[in-house]
Amino acid sequence: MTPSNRVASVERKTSETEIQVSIGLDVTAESPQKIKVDTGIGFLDHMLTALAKHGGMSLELKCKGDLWIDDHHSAEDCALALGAAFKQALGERRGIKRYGTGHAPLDEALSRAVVDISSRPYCVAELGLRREKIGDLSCEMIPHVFHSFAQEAGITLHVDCLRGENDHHRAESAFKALALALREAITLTGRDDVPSTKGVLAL
Ligand SMILES: [Mn+2]
Repeated sequence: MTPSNRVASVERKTSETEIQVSIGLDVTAESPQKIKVDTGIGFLDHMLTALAKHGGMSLELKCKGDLWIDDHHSAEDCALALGAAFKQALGERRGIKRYGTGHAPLDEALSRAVVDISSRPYCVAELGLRREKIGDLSCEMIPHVFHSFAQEAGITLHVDCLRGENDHHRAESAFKALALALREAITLTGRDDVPSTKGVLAL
């Protein structure tokens, strides 16, 4: 894969949500960063925008979901569609660093994310959020968003909020930490190998 072709578009349509997502993993002079996120849930837009911004990615995501029920289907399905697009954009997982770690503070809050672009979907998300919701996003959906993304992206993800008093800060630092970890993990090494002793990562 070269930077110019690490892009993908995914459409996901169910009776609960209708989502279009386009992602570009590399920002270059020819393809400058473009971010436009409209999930229907303001705080989730804020989180996914931060994820793309600090992950050095372009992201356009539009969701029409059944928000008259609650935020669950929209938040979950946006994360699934984003994960699927990320996986598709990565392609064969050749010539990437594979592992990535990110620490991101936001004032008093500090989070750590560790990723392995492994094709072994697994997520541990310990965020210690205490509020019922932030804006229109239920706090219980925030770890669920990380789980859903990791599942569809085919990555192993551990994300922990290490400290912090303010739940908006705690959540935002977690998304920013993931952004930094992903950015490192998808870095092209300049070699053409698959970074696995099995010789394959895209199962
Ligand atoms: Mn904020």
